[in-house]
Amino acid sequence: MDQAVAALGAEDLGLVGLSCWTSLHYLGAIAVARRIRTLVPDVPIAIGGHHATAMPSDFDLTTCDWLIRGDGELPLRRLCVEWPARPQEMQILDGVAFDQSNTAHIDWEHYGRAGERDGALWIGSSRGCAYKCRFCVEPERGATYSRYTVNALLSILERLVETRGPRVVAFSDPLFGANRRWLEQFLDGLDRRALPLMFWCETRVDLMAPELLDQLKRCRFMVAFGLDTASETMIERMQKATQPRRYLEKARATFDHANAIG
Ligand code: B12
Ligand code: SF4
Repeated sequence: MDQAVAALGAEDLGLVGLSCWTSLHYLGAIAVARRIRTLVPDVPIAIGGHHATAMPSDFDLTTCDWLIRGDGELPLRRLCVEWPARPQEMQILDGVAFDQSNTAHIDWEHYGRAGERDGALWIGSSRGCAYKCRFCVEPERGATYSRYTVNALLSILERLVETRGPRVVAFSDPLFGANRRWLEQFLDGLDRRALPLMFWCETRVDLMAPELLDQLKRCRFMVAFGLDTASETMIERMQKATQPRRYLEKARATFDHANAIG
């Protein structure tokens, strides 16, 4: 932290933005924030991320001036444009749901670190999740769901292969391919293009079917499933699924088929 502040020049710092992502990052985020307060006491700090969204009371003015809950692109831009003075009390700002259906909102042409070829490149193809699992912070982002069209996403991937040349594209969607029709069309398109890529994504085990797993394998996908529990009681309590037994049967069938195809 000390080196970063020295390299940037304390007098040139206008705002520090920190992510507090999962609860595992809480102590680290607090330590960094406190160090920034010591090094540059007049510089405001904005904090966002999943943990900040779920637990705003874990922060106060000693670590944060503005705490942003939910999607942070627009609030952060507003802070950078309006440049407000440090408030007397920590302020909690509501995020504004980011519209992931409009490809112009991200500068894909210059995506990634300039001048570097990427091994793995993280990209988002959708925002939001329609499920309401009680333990999960995603629903706190609001009820909106948006995603790129199949063709828009395929074009972005084709271009990223040219500009960044990644080996793996990892999707940061909370629930990749939430819509079966969209997912099948996307995988068909990928198959036809035969891009030199592997993929990673996270989804629900009960959205899978054997033929979908076959298609995902053909397209070189590594799929992570948030099973979350194998207890019917807990599935009910966590509101992971409305029919716990059916959910576990679906999970078993998915894992059996995944193990069979390798
Ligand atoms: C990719 C991912 C991973 C990857 C990370 C790889 C990597 N190198 O980045 C891997 C698989 C390693 C992983 C691991 C874990 N993950 Co994870 N992961 C995700 C996932 C799917 C995407 C994260 C992402 O990039 N999101 C996209 C960006 C755009 O969103 P974002 O980070 O939230 O940022 C936005 C806002 O939060 C806000 N914001 C964030 N920072 C800041 C800062 C400022 C200043 C401002 C203004 C705004 C702001 O604005 C951003 C833009 O809108 C999320 C779910 C999700 N879709 O977010 C889960 C998620 C973050 N993971 C989660 C968890 C629990 C974990 C693990 C702890 C699981 C475990 N038990 O091991 C580990 C922790 C790993 C670690 N080392 O600490 C939870 C966190 C829950 C919580 N905090 O309550 C999530 C939400 C999944 C879930 N639904 O449960 N994960
Ligand atoms: S399906 Fe996944 S991302 Fe959606 S609310 Fe449940 S745990 Fe969270």
